[in-house]
Amino acid sequence: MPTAVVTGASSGIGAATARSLAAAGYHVFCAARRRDRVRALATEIGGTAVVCDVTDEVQVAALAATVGSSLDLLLNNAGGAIGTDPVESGDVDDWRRMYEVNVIGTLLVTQALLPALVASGAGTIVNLGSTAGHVPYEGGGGYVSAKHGVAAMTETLRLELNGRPVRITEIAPGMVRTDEFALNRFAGDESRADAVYAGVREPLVAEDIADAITWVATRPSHVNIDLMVLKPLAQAAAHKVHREL
Ligand code: 8X3
Repeated sequence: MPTAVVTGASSGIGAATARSLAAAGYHVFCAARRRDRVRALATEIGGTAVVCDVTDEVQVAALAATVGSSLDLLLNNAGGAIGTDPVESGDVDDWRRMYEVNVIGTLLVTQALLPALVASGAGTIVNLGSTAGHVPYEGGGGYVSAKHGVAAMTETLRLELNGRPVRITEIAPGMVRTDEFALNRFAGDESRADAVYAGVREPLVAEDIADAITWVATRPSHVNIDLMVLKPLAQAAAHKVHREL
């Protein structure tokens, strides 16, 4: 049975992808900070729950120890946005936190699991980027910078892995309506979170991204999908969103 690690598995795209991969035949190590949630998910899909904060080196080392010597797929999904301050007045702690979870977290987990991915003989890394990692927008500064970091790390690692049996993909979603992404960005303010999707007929949902990731992972191992950008039909570009208000 192929094996997969999904970080940030407790909700949203992570949880949906863990379910999708399990349905595709993977044994999924569901990693996230919230113990009850990863336990419930792992029980539901017959996987393994691992309580792990991706920014904590000790917990990441424990994740790698749980996974063991061989791993087929790593989804670096843990991440997120905090705030919409302009660069001029952005909160430095928010920027640090975004860099820490999106970039350093991805780095730590990748470093810890790379030996097992190589050992599998046909490893796959999928990094959750964003359209924000390719096209800046006002008020997105800290998140835009962090996701540009994820995109750059993905490209760099692909160059460095050349000749070894590990492929690497960036998935770059635009507007995806999940339970927590916008709520986390706006510190739990539901009206501001809802406004992100106001009038948008069908934002993407977590299952749309999970479907794409599962497709990437199940291509023949010589096929490397470098980058996949996914946006809802209503979003022609980062700034160009059709709203029916
Ligand atoms: C999510 C897309 O536009 O909120 O990564 O930055 S956006």
